[in-house]
Amino acid sequence: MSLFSEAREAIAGGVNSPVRAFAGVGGEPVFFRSAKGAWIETEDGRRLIDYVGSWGPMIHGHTHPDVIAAVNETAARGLSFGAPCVPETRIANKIKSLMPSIERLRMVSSGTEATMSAIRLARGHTGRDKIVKFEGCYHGHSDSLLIKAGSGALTLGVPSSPGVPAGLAEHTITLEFNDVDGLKAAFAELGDQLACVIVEPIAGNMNFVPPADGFLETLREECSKSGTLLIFDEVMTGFRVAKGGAQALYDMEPDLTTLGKIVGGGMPAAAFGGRADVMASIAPDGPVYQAGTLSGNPVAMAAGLKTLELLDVEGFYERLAEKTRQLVDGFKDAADAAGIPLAVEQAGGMFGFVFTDDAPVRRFRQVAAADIDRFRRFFHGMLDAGIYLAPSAFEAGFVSAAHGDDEIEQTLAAARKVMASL
Ligand code: HOZ
Repeated sequence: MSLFSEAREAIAGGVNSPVRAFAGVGGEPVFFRSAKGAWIETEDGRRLIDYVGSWGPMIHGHTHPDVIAAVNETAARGLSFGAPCVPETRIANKIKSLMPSIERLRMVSSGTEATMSAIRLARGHTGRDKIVKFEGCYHGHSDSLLIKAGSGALTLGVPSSPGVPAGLAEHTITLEFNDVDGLKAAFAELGDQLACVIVEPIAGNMNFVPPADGFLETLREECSKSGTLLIFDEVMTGFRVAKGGAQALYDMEPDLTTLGKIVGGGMPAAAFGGRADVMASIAPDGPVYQAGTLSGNPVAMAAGLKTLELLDVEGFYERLAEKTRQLVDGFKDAADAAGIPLAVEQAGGMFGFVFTDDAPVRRFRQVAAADIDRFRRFFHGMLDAGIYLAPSAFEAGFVSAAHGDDEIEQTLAAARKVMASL
């Protein structure tokens, strides 16, 4: 019996999160037992170069010794208190220093919790019910946000999930990502009813789609005019595309930001925060309720804080971006040599590639129309060659500081061979 078959006997679908089931690429998922630096080892002893990095947090590579030491040292003093501890304040201050738009924040345990809480806060603070999101953007799996969603919802073909009450779904307005005119029209009609707009400033759950010129600026302008809160979901882009996240990269100031992945350094931690006057609406200061026994868990705070501190190295992001650029340029060259149309994108250590001749990719419909079958064959060819990419054409990829020239060259050698065979 395979590990997956065995898992299916006990775990719904054999996985605890759908994209991992390989439904987007076919075949059985790989089970991992350990990881170090840029490498991840399967249960049957194969070592693969990892470009998933636990979907983003592993910016320093797996099991960085300083992060592990911080976790061990903290764990030895207690796994959970369900009460205030100093590491919570330390990481909050660190996040504030890296993202100045965040004046106050709350730690939670997952990105889903962060976005769900931010939406509730926006509704409670403004007294309005309607929210805007964008097709193909994914903000976790809470009810209000599972409408025309990306990531696993898209991979499995259920972008609008059954189980979301129609009465709730009607408050979520879904617009096209990067459609400035559509945005203006929606605000002209509904602006005074909108609690918030939530957006991935770079969409990372429908592959990797950067904002078109003027899109984020228009969003900021329309939100400010109508008293709508602007929420940047930087669960993926935060501290990843630049030290200050996408908001620093594009010089934007959202009202609220949601964070995950890197803030937990691989442990279950996430956060939402922003304007002090808005955050004052959260209990106990204000009436909007939000809570969690594991929120601010000391071990998760230690992992996250050490991960953030390790970013304070001169030239860190320049080197990360350069390596990532080498990778996507190499993919593109390999595709060109094989006569295969490929569009590539990158910011900091985050990247995407789409099998399409319709470049640059700025709209969801371009990703949806891409050659998904070719992606599947590329994915499996690369996996056979020892390279682990995200098992879905709708996910972004991640390079870490531990990926060296050798790993990049080995990956590109594999890409050249696989592209030539497609
Ligand atoms: N939603 C995550 C990717 N954007 C995948 C989560 C997981 O399978 O771990």
